[in-house]
Amino acid sequence: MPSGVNLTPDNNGVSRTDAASAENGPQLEALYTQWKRDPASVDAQTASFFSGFELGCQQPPKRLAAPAAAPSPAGKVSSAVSAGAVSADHGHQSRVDALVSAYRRLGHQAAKIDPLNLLKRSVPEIALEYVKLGEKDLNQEFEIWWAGELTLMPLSEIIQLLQDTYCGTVGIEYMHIENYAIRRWLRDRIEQGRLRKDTLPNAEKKRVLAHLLEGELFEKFIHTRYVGQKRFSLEGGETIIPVLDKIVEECPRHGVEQIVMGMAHRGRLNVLANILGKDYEFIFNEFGENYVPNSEQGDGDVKYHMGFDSIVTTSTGAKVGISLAPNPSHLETVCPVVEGKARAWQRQLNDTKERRQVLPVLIHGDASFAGQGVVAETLNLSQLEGYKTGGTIHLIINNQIGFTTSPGDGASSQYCTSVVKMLGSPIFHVNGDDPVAAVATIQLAFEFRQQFQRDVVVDMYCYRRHGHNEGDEPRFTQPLMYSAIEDHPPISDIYFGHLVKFGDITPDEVRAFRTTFEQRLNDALQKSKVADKAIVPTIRKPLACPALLDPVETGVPEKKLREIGLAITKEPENFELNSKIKRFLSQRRDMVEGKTPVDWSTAEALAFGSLLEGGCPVRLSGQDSRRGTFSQRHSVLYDAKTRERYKPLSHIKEGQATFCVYNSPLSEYAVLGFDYGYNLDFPDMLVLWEAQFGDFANGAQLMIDQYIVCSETKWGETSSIVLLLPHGYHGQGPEHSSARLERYLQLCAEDNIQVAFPSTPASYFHILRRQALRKIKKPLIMMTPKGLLRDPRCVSPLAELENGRFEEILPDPSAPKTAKRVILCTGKVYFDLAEHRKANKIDDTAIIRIEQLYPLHEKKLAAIVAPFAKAEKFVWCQEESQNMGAWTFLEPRLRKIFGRDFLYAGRDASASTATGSHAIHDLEQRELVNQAFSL
Ligand SMILES: Cc1ncc(C[n+]2csc(CCOP(=O)(O)OP(=O)(O)O)c2C)c(N)n1
Ligand SMILES: [Mg+2]
Repeated sequence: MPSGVNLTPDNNGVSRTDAASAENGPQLEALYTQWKRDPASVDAQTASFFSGFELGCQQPPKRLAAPAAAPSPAGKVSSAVSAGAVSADHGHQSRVDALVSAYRRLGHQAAKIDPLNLLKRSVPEIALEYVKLGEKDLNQEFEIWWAGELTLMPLSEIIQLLQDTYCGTVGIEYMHIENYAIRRWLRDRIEQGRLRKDTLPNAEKKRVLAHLLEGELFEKFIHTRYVGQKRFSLEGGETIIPVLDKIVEECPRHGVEQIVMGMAHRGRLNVLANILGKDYEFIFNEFGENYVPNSEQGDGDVKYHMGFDSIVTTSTGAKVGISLAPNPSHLETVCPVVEGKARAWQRQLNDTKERRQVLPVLIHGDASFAGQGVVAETLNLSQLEGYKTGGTIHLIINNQIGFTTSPGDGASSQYCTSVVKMLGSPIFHVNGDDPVAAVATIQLAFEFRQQFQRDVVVDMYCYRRHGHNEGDEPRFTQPLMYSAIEDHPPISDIYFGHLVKFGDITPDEVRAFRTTFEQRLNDALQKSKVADKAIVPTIRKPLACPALLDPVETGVPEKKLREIGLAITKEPENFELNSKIKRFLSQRRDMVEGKTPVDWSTAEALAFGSLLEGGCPVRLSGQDSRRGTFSQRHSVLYDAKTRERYKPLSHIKEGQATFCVYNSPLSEYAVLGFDYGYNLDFPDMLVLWEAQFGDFANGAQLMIDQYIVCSETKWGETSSIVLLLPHGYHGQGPEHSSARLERYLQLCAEDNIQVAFPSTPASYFHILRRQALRKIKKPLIMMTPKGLLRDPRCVSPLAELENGRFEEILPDPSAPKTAKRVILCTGKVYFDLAEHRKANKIDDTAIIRIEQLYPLHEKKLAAIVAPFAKAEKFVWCQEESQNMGAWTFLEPRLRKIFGRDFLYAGRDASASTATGSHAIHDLEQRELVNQAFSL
């Protein structure tokens, strides 16, 4: 990837500072002097940067004979070159340089980007007086570095050029970019007039007009035929249609095979119809009074949330796949999901190096882009090893309003895009009433993405012709804006006028296009009316998937387990291991050799290893997941001297599947969304997301509520993502105790997810393997241990991994049939109960573990409890508070299965999950265990 000179690579070799950034000028000056003295004393990349720089500076100004004196690479290029150049007046030249620089930095603020012309801004720094120049200087010639060349020009022409380039209908923010090579790349292209000159060939101009008309007529058609129905019209922002068309058209030239797209409500139906080619008839059908979605699949969703996949043929006959992700109302939630999907596509197309074949495109609203934190979280993923997707094209339908809220109430920044400045990405603000400029801008944006694998933003200023939806009255709150909108001609009229003026098209051609297109819409409408009558709505039955309780053989022969175990505990050659890691490996080796029982993290490593060995790839992502928050996993080893990395699970055998493990950024919402999206589009990979502590998953609640538990019934999207949620009461206070098991249980219905709280390493091993090997795809929410990771009670003999499978209910073979008391529990509390029973020599109590709470294997539970039918007391014991944990979920079910009440042993109901006092925790824990045996 092109870059400036990287001075300070971090330990992973990732560049953190680009030498040519504005911030490190003095460093660069020093390096430059050093290179001049001794070219071999700097690295090759730096040397080539300086050579290129000098070469560029040797070009004489176009109308000058002699080259300028050697400039300084760290200074602004224009002023650097001008120092000592053959300018009439040094002082004046530097003022011109300052002016040029001000235009590059701030010209966007004077650009004519608002079609309604209501946006009032001023930029004093680009006024002649500001740099102490005046009318008298306009005819004087000055030097200017322009489009990569040194040129001499009268000041009046320079100003005209600057105005046209930086203050036309596209405002460009790029001077914040730290990387010099990127700034320079953009500057050259911008100043070559890429966004200024109308260079579109005639055929393309007509194509733009056709798409504008399609966009416009489609909305008008629905507006008159389905009066008052919500569609979130695109009117005022129709330019997005030719812009998207240009993206698709550009794909073959750039080698892009697949677009993965996400967008909200605004204009979605229009995009579906006019870009993805969804049948008009089908869309009209969805508007029909009798329309019901395929009710066998679930509850469905409103039409402007549905996803769609298509293969589009471009004007050259090439095919481009487009996948529009479905999304809930929750704005911007879809962003990380789309990124995850795109990355999954990239892995499957083997496009994991340059990531140029799969292009994520996200379409945003202005208010949501500014307001929703997940936008920043998603942008932050864009350059990270485990999450990057080679750059996303972001398009903003900036209608300068969010429902009824003005930008001034919706963002503290001038632009809704200011958050993007955290990336080294350009932001183009373009006037939607200039479709040619918008199309030229998207072309440049596309090139940028392909060149630098970075995000790029096109912020299309437009307006919203109607209210938030079509029944909404916008004049209550925005009288001025809407009187301007009322007088404002449609975009196609403005553009058509422009084309006619330059003889590019005739009114007859447009008339013919309109008639044909309207006929097409009418035909589709007629067909949809026929279909509408045929549909008979029925109330659907809840979905059920009884096969979820079918046994799945997940044991692995001991010989194979040993081979895998030995491979992953082998010390890498020429690698200096930390002494504690050596011990860790050696203890693990003892486990796989059967000398000691297997602990939790070894069971996990063997589950992953056996899947990889068998050809199933695995991806694990989460905060500090490589080492493991509790220092239990060590899935990546580091050389103590060099920090070179080694992944034992990637060294099992030749041809094994890929093991991906990533430390995520400190985000739950976006990262879970990303991994969920990844899993959707790569279902054959075992994808796990791990919360640092289970509590933190509530930062991603939206992904859980809106996607994970219901996207199958809403959109038919099946997922097999695994959530690992460390859970358990150890006296660490309210925020490090509970993963909120109750929340997941409350969301269970229609066999939508699986919720488990396994208590043994073997149980964990088998459930992981079951999740990967079983054909049925359902999310798995799993409570995982913290303290038990090193608890000698929580181990399994290797033989339990070899034989058997995941058992939803664990029996108690040690209890006599005459037991007087049956305690049911799940997860960690079992160990406290078993210890108490042993310590107190209690021999009349059975303790039965529910390893999987949903779907509850009622038959198995009943069968396992049956021998103790004569017991007097039946107790449910949990360490969570009474209003939390599994109690409220299980209590009615247990009553139904056993036809009797269960006693409750556990913490009292509480507002907070746990006490902050360790002493009180211990007291409570002892008490609840006592209760279980004494109630
Ligand atoms: C997270 C979230 N909060 C609130 C809403 C309700 N809502 C729906 S559209 C909308 C305005 C969105 O404005 P903008 O992003 O500018 O898109 P526009 O409708 O103008 O295209 C709001 C607040 C929502 N859908 N999602
Ligand atoms: Mg808006």
